[in-house]
Amino acid sequence: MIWNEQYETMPREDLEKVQLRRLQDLVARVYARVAPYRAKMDAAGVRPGDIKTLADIKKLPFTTKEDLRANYPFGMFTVPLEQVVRVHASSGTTGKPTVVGYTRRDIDTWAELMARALACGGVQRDDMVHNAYGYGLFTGGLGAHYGAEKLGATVIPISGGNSRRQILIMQDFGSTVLLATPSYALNLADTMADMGVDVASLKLRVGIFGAEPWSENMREEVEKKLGLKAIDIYGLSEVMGPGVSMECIEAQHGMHIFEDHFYPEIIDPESGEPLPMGEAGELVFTTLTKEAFPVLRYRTKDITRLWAEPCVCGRNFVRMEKVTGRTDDMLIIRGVNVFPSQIEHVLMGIKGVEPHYQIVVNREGALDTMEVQVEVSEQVFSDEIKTLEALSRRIQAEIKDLIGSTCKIKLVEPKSIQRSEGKAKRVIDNRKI
Ligand code: DLL
Repeated sequence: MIWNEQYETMPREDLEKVQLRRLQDLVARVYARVAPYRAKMDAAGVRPGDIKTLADIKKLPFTTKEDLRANYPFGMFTVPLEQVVRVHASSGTTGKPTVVGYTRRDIDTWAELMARALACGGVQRDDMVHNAYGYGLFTGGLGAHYGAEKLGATVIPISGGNSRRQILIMQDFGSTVLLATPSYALNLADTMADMGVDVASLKLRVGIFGAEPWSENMREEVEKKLGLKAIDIYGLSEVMGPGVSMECIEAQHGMHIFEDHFYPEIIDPESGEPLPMGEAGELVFTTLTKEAFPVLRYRTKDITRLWAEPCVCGRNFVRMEKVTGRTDDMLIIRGVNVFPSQIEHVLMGIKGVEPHYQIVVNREGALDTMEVQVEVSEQVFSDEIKTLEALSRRIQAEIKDLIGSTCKIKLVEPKSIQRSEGKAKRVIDNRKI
C-alpha cells in the first residue's frame, strides 16, 4: 500500500521543486540559529542566498559525527530546549554518544514517515506488530512504535530480550509482523527451535529488519527460518531514526529514500567529491524538514549506491542498495578492503554453516591477520574430523577468492558465539591503532 500517494508518486520535477524550497528554508534557518553551522558556512564562503538550485548543495560544508560530538549534548539544536519534546542518543563505540532532539512536529513527521515505511514494507492496519527493537535512547523501539500506531496496526511493545517470553507472546497474541534487528530475528528463530515451537504454527508473515548490515544470503536464511518475507529498513539517529528509507514488499530490491524529507548524495569518502548516480560511495544526507535537529550534508559513513530506475511499486523515489558496511567498519587485510557483510555473504552461501559468526582481526608484526569463527550445525559438528577439515578448507578458499589472501577459519560448536538482542558485534579488532 502507498501511504502518501501525493509525495511518494510525485513526478520528479515537482519533487525537486519541493526539495529546493525546503532546502533554502533549512539553510536560512540553521545559518541564523546554529553558531557551528554559521561558522562553517562563513569559513566556506557560502551564504544562504547562494543556494539557488539543488546542485548548489555542493557549496555547503559537510557535517560529521565529530561536529556533533564537539557540540555535545545540545549545541547543534535549532530551537530552544523548551520546544524539544524528546531526545534520543546513539551509543557510539567510542567517546560520547550523539544526542538528537525532536520538536512535537518532528515526532509527528517521524510517525508519519514510519507509517509510510511500514506500509511500503507490506504492513497493514489489521496486523499485530511485534516490536522487538529496543525501547530507550535507541531510536528503533519508539520510532517504529509510533509509526505502527499511526498506521493503525496493533503494537506489542515488547522491546529486545527475554526471548522465550517473546515466543510465547507471539503464539498467544498471534503476532503477524516482527520488527527486530536481523541478528535478533535469528536469535528468536533459534529460541523457537529450542522450545520445540514449529514456525508454521505462528502467524508471522512479514519481518521488518534493519539497524545493521545484513546480506542477501542472510535474508534467505531468516526468511526460511521464520517463514516470513524479510524487508530491509534503514535509518540513523542523526537523520531521524528508522524510516529514512525502506524496501517495498513488491520488489524487495533497494530501499526507497523518502526524498521529500531527506536529500541524499553519494560522495567519494576520500576526496568528498560527489559521485554520479549509480556509483558506490559514502551516503550523505541533508534533512529537509526537521525542526529541532536538522543536519546539513551529514556524512553517514555508510557505503551504498543509488539508482533512479522506476520501481514496480509505483514510487518515484530513488532507491539505495543494501548497505555493504560503514567506512569505519571496513577492514583492510593486507591492503585489501573488506566489509564484514562480504564475509557473511560467503559464509551464508555454504551448506552446514550457521548464520552466527565473528571476525577476529589481529596484527602480527606489520601484517594484519583475520580469523573467521563460525558455527556449524549440530550434525556437521558431530561429523568426522575429515568432513570438518574439508568444510574449513572450502570456506578458506572462498574467502581467499574474495580478499586474495588466506585467513584462519575456526569452526565452532553450535551456540558458542554470543547472540545479540540488538545490533550484533561481528568484528573483534585487536589491532592497536
Ligand atoms: O539503527 C536506526 C534504525 C532502527 C534503523 C531500527 C532501522 C531499524 P543508529 O543506532 O543511529 O540508528 O545506527 C545507524 O546503523 O548509519 C548504519 O550503519 C546502520 N544501519 C541502520 N539500518 C541499516 C540497514 C538506527 N538496514 C547506523 N542496513 C547506520 C545496514 C543499517 N545498516
